[in-house]
Amino acid sequence: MDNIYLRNIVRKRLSEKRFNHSLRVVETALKMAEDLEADKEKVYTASLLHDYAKNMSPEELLSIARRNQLISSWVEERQPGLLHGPVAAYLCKKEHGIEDEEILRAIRFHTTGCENMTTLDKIVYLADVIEPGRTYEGVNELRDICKHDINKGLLFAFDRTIGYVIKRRMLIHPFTIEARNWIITGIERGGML
Ligand code: DGI
Ligand code: FE
Ligand code: FE
Repeated sequence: MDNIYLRNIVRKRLSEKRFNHSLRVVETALKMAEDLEADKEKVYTASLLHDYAKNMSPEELLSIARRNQLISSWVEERQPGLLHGPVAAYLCKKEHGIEDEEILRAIRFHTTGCENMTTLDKIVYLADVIEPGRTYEGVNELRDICKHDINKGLLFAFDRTIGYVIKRRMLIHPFTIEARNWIITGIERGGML
């Protein structure tokens, strides 16, 4: 799959604004990949495609998800926007032959996170929230933390997302909670963060 082909399929699907966001996520993710020794090719593909389904309506997301068993929680039925990652992963595989499971899972979990995130999952999740176009309060602090400790960055980002969701009285996706519980206990690193 060459890079120009991938850029074009993303460009066709997204608004200019959303496409430019995706390109900034790629740049940010590639920079993170250098220090973390991640596979650049996979980082490029996953970060470019992460929002592939972002322009779809809630009805469309739900209908594709229901027909293809992509629903993980009833929360998604109430907040179909949460399905843009799972639907993007599904469409990239089905329409564009992207078979690499590491890439597909990074796309799938990019909004909620999940337990046992890989380095690629973490890079895509964090690049999405710290790309230079993001302006929310605390984003500079988060950028700084990510430079030094990607796991601390993740905890900071999960806390922020959960706070945001609570403030707006929205439903918290179980994956978001599981991801935070997982990163805070630091099981894979042998201790608490
Ligand atoms: O697609 P992007 O805008 O680039 O970023 P994203 O995929 O991280 O999506 C951000 C949205 O996802 C933001 O509006 C908050 C929402 N979100 C993340 N976790 C949860 C959530 N919304 C709900 N209701 N519950 C969650 O657990
Ligand atoms: Fe997204
Ligand atoms: Fe995004």
